[in-house]
Amino acid sequence: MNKITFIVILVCITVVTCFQVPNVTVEVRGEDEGCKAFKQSFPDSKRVVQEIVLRVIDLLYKNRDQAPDKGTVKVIVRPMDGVAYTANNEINFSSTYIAKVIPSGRVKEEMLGVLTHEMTHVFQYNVQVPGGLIEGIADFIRLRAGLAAPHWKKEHGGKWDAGYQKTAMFLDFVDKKRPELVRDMNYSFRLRYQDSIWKKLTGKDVNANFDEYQKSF
Ligand SMILES: *[C@@H]1O[C@H](CO)[C@@H](O)[C@H](O)[C@H]1NC(C)=O
Ligand SMILES: *[C@@H]1O[C@H](CO)[C@@H](O)[C@H](O)[C@H]1NC(C)=O
Ligand SMILES: CC(=O)N[C@H]1CO[C@H](CO)[C@@H](O)[C@@H]1O
Ligand SMILES: [Zn+2]
Repeated sequence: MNKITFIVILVCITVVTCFQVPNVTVEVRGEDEGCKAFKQSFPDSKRVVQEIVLRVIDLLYKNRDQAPDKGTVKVIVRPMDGVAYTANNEINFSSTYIAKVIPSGRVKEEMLGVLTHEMTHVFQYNVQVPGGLIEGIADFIRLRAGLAAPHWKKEHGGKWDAGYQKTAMFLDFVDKKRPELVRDMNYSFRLRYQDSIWKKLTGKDVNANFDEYQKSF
C-alpha cells in the first residue's frame, strides 16, 4: 500500500468513527397560533434544527467529536405552560409562548433563540455544574449565535453565577479577553466543574474576573 492510499484509508476511518451529524425529528402537535407561526416560519424545520445542532456544537466544542452522542434529537412544539423544557435529547417548545411573542414582530428570531438555548442543554455535559453556569452558558451560546434578546444588557451588581443572560454577559466579557474560555471549559465539565478552572484558564479566580467585568461598563 502506498502512502497516499494509507492516508485516504486513515481519513475515512477517522470520519466514519468520529462525529456523525445527529438525526433530528420535529413534531408540531397542535393547530393554535403558535404552532401555525412555527410551521410558517420554518417550512423546512428539520433542516433548521439540524443547523442549530451544528452551530451549538461548534460554539461549545473545539472538535465536534467532543460533543456527547445524543442519537436522534427530538423537538416537539405543543401548547403548554412555560417556554421550553429539555431533557436528554428532547425539547418541548411551547406554542402558547410562541403565540405571545407574535405581536413583537420578532417571533422567528425568538424561536431560533429559544431553540439555540435549549439545544445547548442537549449537548452540555451537565454533571455537577452549578445551575447558574449551565443556564449562563446556554444564553452565552445564544448570544454568540447572534440571537440575543433585545432586552439583554450588562447589569451592575449580583453574582457571577446568577444565571441566564446575567452570567452570559459576564462569560462574553471574559471570553473576549481570554479567547476560547468557554470552549476550553466545557469539555472538562464531562468530569466535574471546579471553581479552580477559572484560575487555571484565566490566571484569576472567578470573583476577580467578575470584579473586572463590573468595572468595565
Ligand atoms: C441517522 O439515521 C440513519 C438512518 O436511520 C442511521 O443510519 C444513522 O446512523 C443515524 N445517525 C446517527 C448519528 O444516529
Ligand atoms: C415532552 O412532552 C411529552 C408529552 O407530550 C412528555 O411525555 C415528555 O416527557 C416531555 N419531555 C420533556 C423533555 O419535557
Ligand atoms: C481546563 C481544561 O481541563 N480544559 C480541557 C478542555 O478539553 C480539552 C480536550 O478537548 C483539554 O485538552 C483541556 O485540558
Ligand atoms: Zn435553560
